[in-house]
Amino acid sequence: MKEIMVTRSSMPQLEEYVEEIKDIWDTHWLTNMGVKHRELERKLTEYLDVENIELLSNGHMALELSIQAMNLQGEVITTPFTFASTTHAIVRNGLVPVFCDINPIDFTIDVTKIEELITDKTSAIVPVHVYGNVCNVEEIERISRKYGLKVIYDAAHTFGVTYKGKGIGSFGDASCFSFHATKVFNTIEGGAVCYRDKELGDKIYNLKNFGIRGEESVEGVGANAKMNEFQAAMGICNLRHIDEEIGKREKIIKYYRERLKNIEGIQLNCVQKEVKSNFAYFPVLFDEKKSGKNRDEIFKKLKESGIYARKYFYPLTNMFECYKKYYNSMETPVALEVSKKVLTLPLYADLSIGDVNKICDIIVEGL
Ligand code: T4K
Repeated sequence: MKEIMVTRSSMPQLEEYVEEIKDIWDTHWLTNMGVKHRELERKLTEYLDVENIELLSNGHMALELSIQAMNLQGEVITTPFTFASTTHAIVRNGLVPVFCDINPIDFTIDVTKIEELITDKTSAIVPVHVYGNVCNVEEIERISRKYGLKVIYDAAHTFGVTYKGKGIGSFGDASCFSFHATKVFNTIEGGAVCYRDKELGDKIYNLKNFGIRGEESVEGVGANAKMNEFQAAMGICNLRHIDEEIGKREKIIKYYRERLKNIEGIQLNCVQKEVKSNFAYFPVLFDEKKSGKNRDEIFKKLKESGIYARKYFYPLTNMFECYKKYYNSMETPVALEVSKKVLTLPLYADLSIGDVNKICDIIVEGL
């Protein structure tokens, strides 16, 4: 049986990658901010329409080190409807996550519920542009200014997204992207932080490279979270094809929408105004009361046909073994409900329309 996974990494032609890495065999320069690293950094600053960028080994380190670089204390407001990384990055910095609910339309942080969670211990907000849907950046900006809070966006899903014509990475104090194999744009593993303040960039650089500033100069305590030359070379190749990649995803989503629209009990991902989307994910919510079938049954039915949709993001992070004794997921009821209803359907540039039809047939027949 042919298997269809939730996604499939985009890769350049093998020849293109081999051509790109050839000069590494001349220089023997494999890592530590080499030529490829610097070239990708330059190209991404332009493509993402941001002022400053720091490349990292993965999206998680982008989050963890950005938070660390800000020297935060106390509590951080965030959402539980996300990948493990977001919450872990806060906790691994010795901070306490305070979970805010999400809104039921685009599944990002419910900005009407942030202020009631702010205490004298709150130091930052870590909102997530989940599925590539953009948070209410204007309201978050207003709240953060009013209370003097830092804002670090988890922008893992929003590569290339713009809001009102501006690169999404230019909002907040920092925005953290993931270039993991499963993302719209990948560097195999990889990530980046886009940031406002150059001093913050310096701190993140120190944290990613042991604090080393020269052969005999170590400025601070740092880790190792560098992107290597092979990762950067993959990024350089993939960036050449990114618009085509996003265009193909757009067509697939258009087709999904056509097949699944106006069906009682099915809620499709929203389309946001003034947002240029990257079509990163295609989440669909199944309302059992209206459709007669629940998400888990659809998930199972697809699986029996070799189709591996995923329950991104179930369970909520506040339900994880390591966190559940400190939190009650009923306090984020919308997130809880969405996590029980959602399935992210297979989506990648080369997914065929035939396969989309097969997936939709099973979903529609299963209802
Ligand atoms: N914040 C958010 C909101 C995130 O979603 C993520 C990552 C992060 C932060 C942290 O960024 P990174 O540190 O990862 O850069 C996957 C990804 O590993 C993870 O990057 C991603 N979010 C998350 C949503 O999805 P899994 O555990 O579901 O991946 P896995 O291995 O089950 O792969 C899913 C499917 O992708 C496979 O069935 C087939 C395909 N695949 C996978 C790999 C590894 C490929 O085609 N090629 C591959 O190399 O987490």
